[in-house]
Order: sequence, then C-alpha cells, then structure tokens
Amino acid sequence: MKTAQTQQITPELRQWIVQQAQAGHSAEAVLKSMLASGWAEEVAVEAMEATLRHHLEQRAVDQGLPPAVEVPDPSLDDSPLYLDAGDRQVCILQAMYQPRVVVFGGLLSDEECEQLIALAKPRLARSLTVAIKTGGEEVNADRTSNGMFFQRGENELVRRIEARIARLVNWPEERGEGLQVLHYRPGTEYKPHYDYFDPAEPGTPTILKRGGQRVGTVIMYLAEPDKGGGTVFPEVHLEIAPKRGNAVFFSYERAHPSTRTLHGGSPVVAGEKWIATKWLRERRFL
Ligand code: PD2
Ligand code: ZN
Repeated sequence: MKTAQTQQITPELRQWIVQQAQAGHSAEAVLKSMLASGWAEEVAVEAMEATLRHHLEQRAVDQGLPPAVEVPDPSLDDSPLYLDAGDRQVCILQAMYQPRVVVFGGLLSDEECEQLIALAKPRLARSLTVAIKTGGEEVNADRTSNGMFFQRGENELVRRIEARIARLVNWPEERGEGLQVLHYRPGTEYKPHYDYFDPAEPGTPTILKRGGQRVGTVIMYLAEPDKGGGTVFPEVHLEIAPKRGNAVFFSYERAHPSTRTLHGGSPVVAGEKWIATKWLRERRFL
C-alpha cells in the first residue's frame, strides 16, 4: 500500500486526470478509480484539484482571457457560522462559489451605519463612475444615486471598518480604495455592471497604475428601503436583501464575464437605501 508521504504526483498522473475529465468522467468517479489503485485519498484529492485548476487556467489563457490573479476570500473552509473580524463576530449568512459571493450578517452596528450616513450626507454629489475611455470620472446614466468617497483611514470610524473588512476577507487594508457611500431615493438604481475595469477600454491602463485591477467588492447596507433596492446577480438569479448592518462580498479573479459577477442595484421602490462600498485592488492602492 502506498502512503501519503511516498506517493508522487507525476506528469503521467496529471495527464491521466485531465484525460478522464475530458472524457466526461465525474470527479467522484476519477477519485474512486484512484483510491481503487491504491492512492491515499488526501493525495488523490490534492492531485485532482491542482491538476484540474491548472488545466482550466491554461485553457482560459489559451482562449485569450486575462490570467487569474489572487483574490480576497473569507476563511470558510470549515463552514464557520461566525468569523472573527477583530472587534466583532460577523455572521456568515450565505456562501456561493461560482460566482464567489458571501453574505455577511452584522458586519456593522446600527450606530456605525447611522454615523457613516451622517458623515457622508453633507458631502454627497451625483455619483460618478470611472470614465474608462479616459481614466477620469464622469456622470453615468446607469447610476442614478448620490455618493461620496472617504479617504482611506480618514477617521476613526472608517479605520475601524477598514480593519474589520481586511481581516474578514484576508486582504491588506492598503489594497482597498477609499469607502464610497451611496444614497438611493425611490426610482434610483445602479444598472447591472462588472466592478473590474474593462481591459479593452483605452483608459484602463491609466486606472490600473493606482493599484492594479479591482479583484473584490464589499457592499455594506447602511439603511434599508421599504421595498426594492436589492443587490442582484442576474446571471445566477441571485438577489440579496439590503438589510441594515449586513454586507455582500464578491470576488473576481480575472477581468472577464466568465467570473459571472455581473451585478446591479435594483431600483428602490419605496423608502431610501444607503450603502457603503469598498473595492479591493490587486496591489497597494495609492
Ligand atoms: O447598491 C447596490 O446594491 C450596488 C449594486 C451594484 C452597488 C454596487 N454595484 C457598487 O457599489 O459597485
Ligand atoms: Zn458594482
């Protein structure tokens, strides 16, 4: 019997795993035949995961997709109900893999939500989006909310929230953009879009100089409308209720629709919605 210590993942084994997958055999079936020929389960699972991940990545790059990069991710391997965010226990309400979406309960206290709104209110202006043609900023008809940006680390409240997010999704604070607060009145929305910058647009290289691509987003709900205003992922038919204090996190390992991270803010039907968004970059955001 081979032991986990002595078994080697050889090029032949990798090739055989890829052939099995290409022939349409399920992961369970391939694992079963590996176990039957004496492979230790731990080695077999690791060999399959690593081989198929590498194979899929190679195929994606061959097809002209941008290469996958490291992304933020909460530590959910052992399915915890709560994560320690430093100064607060945050509840895991929902987790999805493709796209990677995690819904957090109680990321912010009611007081923190109110304080953020109060600090943002006097500084609101019609929301701008990055103008991908030029790398500047512009008013966008797809985004009818009002908003403002805090500087990263601007005040104690912002620093506390940034530290919490960094710990929760395992991503350094310095790779985050400043928090953005948005206010939606009835009828306003944020039409479906991707948060990464389109590599085909001429302004994108300029934008990327400040910290590379966006690789993750955290949308925090500060005030809930009475109706409407959910965050939607239309391709996977997912809608997240904008419940105060909760947040939705999602990541995208390449700037490509294959991440299935198309998402939008549905029109607010009644009441007012306030959110704070934290976009996370590949590298230090300057
Ligand atoms: O307000 C939202 O639900 C929403 C939806 C899509 C916010 C954003 N995107 C964003 O801030 O990127
Ligand atoms: Zn967005």
